[in-house]
Amino acid sequence: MALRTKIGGLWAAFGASIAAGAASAQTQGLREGLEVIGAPEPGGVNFQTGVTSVAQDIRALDTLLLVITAAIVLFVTALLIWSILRHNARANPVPATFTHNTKIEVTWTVVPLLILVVIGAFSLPVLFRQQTIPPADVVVKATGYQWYWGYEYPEHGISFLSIMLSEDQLAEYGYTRDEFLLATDAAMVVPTGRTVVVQVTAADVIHSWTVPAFGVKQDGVPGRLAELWFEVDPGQEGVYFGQCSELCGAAHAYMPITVFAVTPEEYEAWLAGEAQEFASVGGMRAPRTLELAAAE
Ligand SMILES: [Cu+2]
Repeated sequence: MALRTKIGGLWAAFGASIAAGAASAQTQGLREGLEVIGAPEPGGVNFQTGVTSVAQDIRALDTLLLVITAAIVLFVTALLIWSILRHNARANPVPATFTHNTKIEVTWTVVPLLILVVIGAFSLPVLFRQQTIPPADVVVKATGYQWYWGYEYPEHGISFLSIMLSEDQLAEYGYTRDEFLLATDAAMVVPTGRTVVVQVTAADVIHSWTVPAFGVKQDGVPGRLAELWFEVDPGQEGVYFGQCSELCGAAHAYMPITVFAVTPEEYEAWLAGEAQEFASVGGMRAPRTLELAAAE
C-alpha cells in the first residue's frame, strides 16, 4: 500500500509536469462515436475478443492447446489412480520383478513426440503470420518513454504524445472509472480493414507495445526499430486498450496504450485535420517532445 501511494504520488507529480499533452479536439470527437471493445473485464480469465485474424488464430491455437493439455492431465490422473488401486501392496502382495518394457518405452517416447509435432504444425504458421510484416497501408511509429508513449505518422508529419488520464480527467475524455490505468488523453488512430504497420522503438529503456485484442506485442528497444502489424476487421470500429508490457521503471503501470479503430473515411478525415493542425504549429511536433524532456 505504501509503495502504491508512493508511486501514485510520483505519477501525480509526473503527470502534472506534462499534462499539456492534450488530445486534439477532433481526436476527442472520434471518441464519442466509438464503443470500448478491447478492454479487460472484471473476473475475466479468457482472451479479449480478437478483432484481427492473428488474434483469432492465437485464440484458436490456445483452445487447441487447452484440449491437448486437458486430455493429458485426465489420462495421467486416470493412470495414477489405476496404479494406486491396482498395484498397492495389499492388492498386489507379490510385485513383478521385470525392469524393462521396450514397447511401453517406445510408446512414451513416440507419443509425446507426435503431440509436439501436432502442436508445432499449428503454432508455427501463426508465429510466421504474426512475424511476417506485409506491405503497409498505414505506418505509425510508436516510441516508448519513461513513462508514456509517443506516436508519429511519418508519411503525414504528425506526431504527438499519449499520456495516461488521471482519475478526475476520465469523464471529460468520455471514459468510465473502470478505464483508469487504460485510457490516455491522445490515442493512436488507425483505419479498420487496412494493414497497419507499427514501428516500435524506445527513447530511454526497453518498453513493450501491446494491444491484446489485436494479438500483437513487441518490445521497443532504444536504438532499434522493430515492427508489428495488424488489420482490424471491418465493422470492429472501437476503442482498444493495451499496457506497456516490459517492466520499465517506477511508473511502468502508468503508460497505457489507447487505440481508436475507425472507418477508413473517418481516418482520412482525421489525418487531414491533424495534418492541418500540425502545419499550423510548424510541422512535426517533435520539438515539443524535446521540450518536455528538457523540462523534466
Ligand atoms: Cu514502459
